[in-house]
Amino acid sequence: MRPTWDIFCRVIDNYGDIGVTWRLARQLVAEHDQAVRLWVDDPRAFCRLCPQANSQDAMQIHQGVAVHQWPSEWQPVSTADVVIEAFGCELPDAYVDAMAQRARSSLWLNLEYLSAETWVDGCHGLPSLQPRGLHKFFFFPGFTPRTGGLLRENELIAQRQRFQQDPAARVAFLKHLGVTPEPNARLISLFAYENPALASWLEALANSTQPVQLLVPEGRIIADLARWLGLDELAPGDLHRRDALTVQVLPFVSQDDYDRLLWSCDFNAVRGEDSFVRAQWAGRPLLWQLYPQQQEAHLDKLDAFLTRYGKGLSVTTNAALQAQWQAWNRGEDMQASWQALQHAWPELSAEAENWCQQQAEQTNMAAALVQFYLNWL
Ligand code: TRH
Repeated sequence: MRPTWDIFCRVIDNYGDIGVTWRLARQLVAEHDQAVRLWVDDPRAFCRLCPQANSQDAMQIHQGVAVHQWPSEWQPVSTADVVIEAFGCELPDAYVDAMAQRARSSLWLNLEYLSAETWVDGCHGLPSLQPRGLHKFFFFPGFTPRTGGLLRENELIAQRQRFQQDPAARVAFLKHLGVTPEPNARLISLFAYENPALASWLEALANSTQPVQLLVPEGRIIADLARWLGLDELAPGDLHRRDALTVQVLPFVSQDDYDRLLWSCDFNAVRGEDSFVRAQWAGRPLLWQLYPQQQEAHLDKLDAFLTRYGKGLSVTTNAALQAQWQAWNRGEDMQASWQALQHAWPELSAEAENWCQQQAEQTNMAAALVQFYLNWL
């Protein structure tokens, strides 16, 4: 009998919660032959990442994963061998009762948000006592061997490298998105929340000596982009030029196509959690916008990641990178830091690949979860 897994996901806002859980669910099926149900309270968000899905279906199977609508009125179901509560989403009471009555215990895990902070090493895998005599374990993704690692499919890095070594594949993929890469242009993708720093970055890009093509999937940054262009609105397919800068709005694509977009670009601006990790696997320089938290807790997370990532860079390049990421996350002027980074481009590109290879040496998160279960048995 294959071990059974229930993964619970509440879509708070944005796509990170469903992005991480859907990616994890399909990897557990494809690479570990586990039987996985994914419970999601808002199937519309799931449909954006998996366009073949139907938001009206109470249950549907995609890539071997049984995707269930998490009903507001919970109906009793059999409990699973491993239960993942993603990002503290709180399981239905009746499900927890059923876990407490199970003949063989379920392994109950809370999957936490990603952070590079050092305290994560000491908290990963700790149990906490729950009502009804149950235990819940905290599972932290992360960047060191003492954490649960990062989501990465076994063949991902090899697939990405094959794609990047095949210029025709890149052109064909971009064409399918309606993008014609201009010769000598630097291709940049932009996935971001609203950001007052955007206008200054766009100025810097428009004043570049090299042409820049900026590809922007539709989403929260579009209004800021339209404002800078002097437009009321923007829609997928729209293309506008300002000096050296061409801006093109793209439709929101499937998760797999989003990977290919990151692989196709010379530089990727990403946000949140999942796109941030995928941009690291793309092996290209990146710019991260964190999900803003109360009391600016996200700025500690930013510092913690920069401390790790900056170790592979020279002092001057590290200073330029820190200045750029801080400006982007604090809504400050980006022009000076973007200019400074231009001198460091070869070093920055080499380090992006280095960092990717270093991180890829760690056990990936799906494999770490399966191992955690086997150790627990
Ligand atoms: O959407 P996000 O901002 O999600 C955030 C973060 O996870 C944050 O930590 C969390 O607290 C908050 O949600 C609630 O960014 P993230 O994590 O990068 O998720 C975006 C997902 O969308 C990711 O799986 C990639 C995917 N995506 C596509 O599939 N197609 C696209 O065209 C784009 C732009 C993204």
